[in-house]
Amino acid sequence: MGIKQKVSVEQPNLDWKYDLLFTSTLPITGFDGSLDKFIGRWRSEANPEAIERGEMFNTEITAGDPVAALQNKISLEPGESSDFAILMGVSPKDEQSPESKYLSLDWDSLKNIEVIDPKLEEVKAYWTNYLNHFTIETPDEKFNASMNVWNQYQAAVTFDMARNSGYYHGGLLFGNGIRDQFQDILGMVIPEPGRVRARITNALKYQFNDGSTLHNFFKITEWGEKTNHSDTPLWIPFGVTEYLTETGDFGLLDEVVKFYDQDDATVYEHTARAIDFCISSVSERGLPKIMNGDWNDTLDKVGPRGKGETIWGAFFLGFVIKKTLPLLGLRNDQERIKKWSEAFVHMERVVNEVAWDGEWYIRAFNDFLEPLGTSKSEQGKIFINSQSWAVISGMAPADRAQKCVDSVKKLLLRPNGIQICFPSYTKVEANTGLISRCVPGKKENGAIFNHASSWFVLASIVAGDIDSAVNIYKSMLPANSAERSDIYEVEPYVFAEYVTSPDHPSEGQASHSWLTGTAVWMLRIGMDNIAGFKPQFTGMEISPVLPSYWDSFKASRVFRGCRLDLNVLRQVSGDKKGLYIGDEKVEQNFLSEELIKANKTLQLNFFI
Ligand code: IFM
Repeated sequence: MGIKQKVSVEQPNLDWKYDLLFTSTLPITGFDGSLDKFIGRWRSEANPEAIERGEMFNTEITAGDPVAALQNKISLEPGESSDFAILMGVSPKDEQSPESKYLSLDWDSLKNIEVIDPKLEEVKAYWTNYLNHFTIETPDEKFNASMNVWNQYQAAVTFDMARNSGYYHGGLLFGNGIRDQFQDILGMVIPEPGRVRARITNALKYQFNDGSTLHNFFKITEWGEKTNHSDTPLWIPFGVTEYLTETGDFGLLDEVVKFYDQDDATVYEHTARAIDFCISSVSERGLPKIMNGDWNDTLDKVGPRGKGETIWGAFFLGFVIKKTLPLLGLRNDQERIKKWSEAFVHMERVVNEVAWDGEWYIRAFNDFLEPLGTSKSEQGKIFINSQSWAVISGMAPADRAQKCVDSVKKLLLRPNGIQICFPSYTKVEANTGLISRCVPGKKENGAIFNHASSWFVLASIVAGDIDSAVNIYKSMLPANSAERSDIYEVEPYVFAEYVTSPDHPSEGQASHSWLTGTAVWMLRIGMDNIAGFKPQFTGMEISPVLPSYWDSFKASRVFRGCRLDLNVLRQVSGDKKGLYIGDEKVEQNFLSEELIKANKTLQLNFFI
């Protein structure tokens, strides 16, 4: 049997249009480019040879691991100090005149501490302003530190780096994922909507005329792969609606963007066609085909023959239809309103007819219509995503939604988050896929996969199980997960993609820190669903939650130019529920766009 060749030997014959500079304000007395030489044989970063001997080796390399190390010599008398700066930067090359090497930065003038100090102040001011778009003060210090600083910063890093850096990530191999592109905007859209707008119109270039998309793309070559993951196109409407609810900038919908194959269309058409495509890619009984996988990449052999169905995908498609329908109303797109609404109702009925297992929802049906994630399965009996999204989409009736939450808590809840599926696969299932070949308890085969775990926090809030939701949220905080730092092993201030579950002997060990979708989801669940700032197309809904062990909290958020200062309090007398501006009750806890635009700040009280 042949193996399908997916990689190419073709190499991009392209320039990198930037220069990289690394320098110091002091005279440079030595440097190293070779990490091996700098550190020295049988040594580590704890005792580099170059540092110990006080002299660099002045190495330049074109092979091996690199380091960027400069040496400066400073002599100080007792009590004396010296100011200096180390500078690293990237700047676009001026293609018109190769002699004038740097387009936007005058590096020579930057090598001066008097010039650098104000620049440093600019950087600090940028981050102060960035972080000031949202702040929260709850009784939980670790929650506050995460929400006010680290989680926001991690979200910014995921926006800029995608999954392109670090030893963990296959950025150079896999490029930028379309899913990631449209989720990573969730953090950046509040402080820097302009950057998100540009990100959206750029990513739409990788969509096809029929609404389908590449799964990933490479920035420099603009090449990518169409993998037929069933959920990928749906992240487009997800991201576009998030941009619109934040900004109200409906002009975006009229921008014209090229398709990857042929023709161009407005952003509105791009967005709508993504859903049209997914609605048309359904099985005979009307459920989304899973094809080569859905959000769970490693369910890659469930449906390659085009018959298998994804139950999580049905809930996600339903959720995205509901989220996007108001846009169709704005355009009076009656034909699509009818088609999408019918698809929703049909899917909701079928999924509840065929995918309820008694205590939870099945995860998928394979090409032979055998169920996956059922109590009858020996391994992978229950998957988190079909439970969380049954609730989030509102497609599970109330009694089933409650059972989903209870089953997850009974079978998947672990001390620092939710296990993605259970029991982990220990035997290979060729018709299920890579999940069954992953090490049990790691990655998608039964780890505490934080991205998916965050969705269960959201589902628990939607289901009204507030104490559990906030407890799980807190247990996932890096500062808490990393309490056993010798086991946890990664940074205690940013989320990791996963933590090994009890199904692995290293239980509690984290991996893939920094660049994970967990960052934006934890941030936005904290802002939108706990602090309760829920942006809508025409204004802001305020609906905070208060776990029984908090009496109150304060939060502040900028929305469309207005600062919303919110005080959330447990009511004493029991007759003052909901949102107030001063003493005045706000109908339906909703701040209209007109009200927001007419004010620079609004002082809000919310009684629970
Ligand atoms: O959904 C994916 C994501 O796009 C890349 N990391 C793994 C996730 C789960 O398979």
